[in-house]
Order: sequence, then C-alpha cells, then structure tokens
Amino acid sequence: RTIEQGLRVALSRDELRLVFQPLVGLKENRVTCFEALLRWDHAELGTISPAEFIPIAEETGLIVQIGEWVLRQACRAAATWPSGIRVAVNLSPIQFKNRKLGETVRAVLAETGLSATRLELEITESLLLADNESTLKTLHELRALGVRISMDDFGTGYSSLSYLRSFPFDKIKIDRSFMRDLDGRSDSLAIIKAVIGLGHSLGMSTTAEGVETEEQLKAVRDQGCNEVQGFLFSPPIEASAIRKLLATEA
Ligand code: G
Ligand code: G
Ligand code: MN
Ligand code: NA
Repeated sequence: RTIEQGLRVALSRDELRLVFQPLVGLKENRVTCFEALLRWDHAELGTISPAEFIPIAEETGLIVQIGEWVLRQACRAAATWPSGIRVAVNLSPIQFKNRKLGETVRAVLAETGLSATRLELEITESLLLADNESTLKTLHELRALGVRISMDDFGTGYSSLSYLRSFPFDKIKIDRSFMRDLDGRSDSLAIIKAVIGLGHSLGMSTTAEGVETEEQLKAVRDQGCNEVQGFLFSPPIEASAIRKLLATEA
C-alpha cells in the first residue's frame, strides 16, 4: 500500500535515480557497457531495492511509465559517454505487452541522440513464458531499430533452450548463481562451459554475471567468455562517477 502510493509520486518528486554497473570486455580489456539499475530514495523508508518495488510497479501497471523514465535517463546519460561504450536497460515483461514499446524506444533514441547500436535491452527468461507472436514481433521490431537484445539471468528459467531457438538474442548473461557455486561445485563449471559454447555456436556474445573473485574470473576467461560483470570490478556506481572510472582505465 505505502509502496504503491509512494511509487505514484516518486516519479514526479525526483525520488528515482539510476546507478550504473560496468561490464568489462575480456578481449578489449576495458569497460564496454554499463547496466542501468534503478534505485528509489523513499523519504521515510530510505533506499528501496527494485527487487521490492518492481513487482508492485508491475501489478499496478506503473512499470510502463517508470520503465520509460529509466530508458530515457539511461540513454540521456549514455549519450554523454565515449562512443565505444554502450548502455544496458532492464525491461519488464509488462513493458513488452505494450504494443508501443518499439515506438517508445525509437522516440527516446531520437530525442537523446543515442545511436541504436549503443543500446542493449535486457529481458529475463520469464518474459518469454508468454512466448507468443506479439512478443516475437516486438523483439524483431526492436532488433530492426539496431538495438541489441540480451537474455538476462540465463539458466534460472525453465525453457531457456527453446527461447534461444525462437529468437536470435545478441547476448546471453549467465546468471550469477552459477558463479557463486563455481568454487565448490565442479558441475557449475561444466554448465558455464556448455552455456558459453552454446552461445558462441549460435553467434551470441556471453557475459558472466556476479564475478566476485579472481578465481571466478579466470574460470570464465579460460572458457572464452566475452564479458564479465560483478563486484570484482565494480559495484553499481553513480552516473557522476563514470568519467572518473573510465579515466582510471586509460
Ligand atoms: O540492482 P539490484 O541488484 O538491486 O536489482 C535487483 C533486481 O531489479 C534485478 O533483477 C534487476 O534486473 C532489477 N532491476 C533493476 N533496475 C531495473 C529497471 O530499471 N527495470 C526493471 N524492470 N528491473 C530492474
Ligand atoms: O537481474 P540482474 O542481473 O539485472 O541484476 C543485477 C543485480 O545484480 C544488481 O542489483 C547488482 O547489484 C547485482 N550484482 C551485480 N554484481 C554482483 C556481484 O558480483 N555479486 C552479487 N551478489 N550481486 C551482484
Ligand atoms: Mn540485468
Ligand atoms: Na541478471
């Protein structure tokens, strides 16, 4: 209740903000992309995680408005970065059911001047549970604009493989639970190895999420993973800290 009412005014009151977590290309040996992650600074409750309020925003339909705000802010920020760096934006399944998504993305790119090739849209497997014609149509519409589509949290859903067959994703993000288990469980390594191989044979790029240790980094690098994301490199940071982070790389 409190959260639902609060969300309605959060947008107008400037209580929402984005933080950005770098994705590091292992071949390039530099930051290739930043994932935009939403934060809500609630006046009384403090900072609330999207894991808590996104489900409520989805139930109430507010996610459409919030999602558009996220997209616009993320593209606006990315337009100020060096041109070799992309931005990744998470999309809720509800946003996909909105037939205007393609048009919204096109309009935001035009408005912010960000090249479509610098935008990645992340979709979790659960989206595709409603694997129907209209979802596929929207995915192809977005692809036609030139944006990249990533499958997020890969390996946590039930039908990952059939999704890969239905739609040509540009990138697979391997869920961080596999990284967490890497140290103790050899079967996690086998799965990571297989997913990276699968992605590459389908022409998709692979990203390992939740990389926290040098051992995990070495394991995914040895398997030919393209990109890594995780606390080993950086937690999500404020937009204002991005220039400094990029400067330390050069
Ligand atoms: O950043 P954090 O670990 O708190 O994110 C928790 C969850 O919220 C993750 O699953 C992440 O994908 C999701 N999330 C973060 N920002 C957004 C957003 O802007 N839109 C949507 N739909 N989900 C988001
Ligand atoms: O579901 P999605 O992959 O979009 O979620 C991104 C979330 O993962 C962010 O909220 C971020 O805080 C969290 N995250 C990013 N890197 C790490 C990490 O190395 N370890 C853990 N435990 N969480 C991470
Ligand atoms: Mn994500
Ligand atoms: Na993820």
